[in-house]
Amino acid sequence: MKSPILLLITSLLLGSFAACNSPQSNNEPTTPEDEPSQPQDGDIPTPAEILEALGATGVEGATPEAVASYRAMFERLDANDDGIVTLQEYIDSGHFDEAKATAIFGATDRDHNGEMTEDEYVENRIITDEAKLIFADLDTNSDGNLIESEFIENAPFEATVGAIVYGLFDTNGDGSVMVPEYLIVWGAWARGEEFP
Ligand SMILES: [Ca+2]
Ligand SMILES: [Ca+2]
Ligand SMILES: [Ca+2]
Ligand SMILES: [Ca+2]
Repeated sequence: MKSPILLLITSLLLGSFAACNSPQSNNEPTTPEDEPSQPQDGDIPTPAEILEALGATGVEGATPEAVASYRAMFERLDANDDGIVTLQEYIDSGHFDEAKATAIFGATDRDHNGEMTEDEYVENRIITDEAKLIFADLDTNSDGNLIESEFIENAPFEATVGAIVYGLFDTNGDGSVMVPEYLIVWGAWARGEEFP
């Protein structure tokens, strides 16, 4: 007489499972074809991985010829030959207007002591010259404005990840990345600094 009871219990259990399961499976998140799956945290590359994926080799990758040319340039900027380039010397070199020279000087003088050393100058030139070449490759229509679709098209990331990485460069979120905005982020990342 146990069998009918077991059967009853079994069918009740199955019934309750079915009752529990069917609404659950209806509510299970699905991935519709027209909606890309959201990347998980682990899918977002680190800054170092982003730079590497974009082709950066950084200070380590600079050729001796490039380093020598940057050192020679520094010596020309150092008008009084004291081994330091001051903001005034940099402005007086006449490469840029005063506002731009001041901005570049500030980005190069990483310890903000008001003196540009040769090492600071060479490091900044290596990082920014490489970054600008990569920017030019990403900027499909070469208008100096890197938009999200250009980044996704040219950067080696899956589209949803590319959109997130683009957002890291577009710090003010206006859908436009110009070289100065891009260099601020790139310059920090290339030096292993956090941004922001
Ligand atoms: Ca000097
Ligand atoms: Ca300095
Ligand atoms: Ca463009
Ligand atoms: Ca922007």
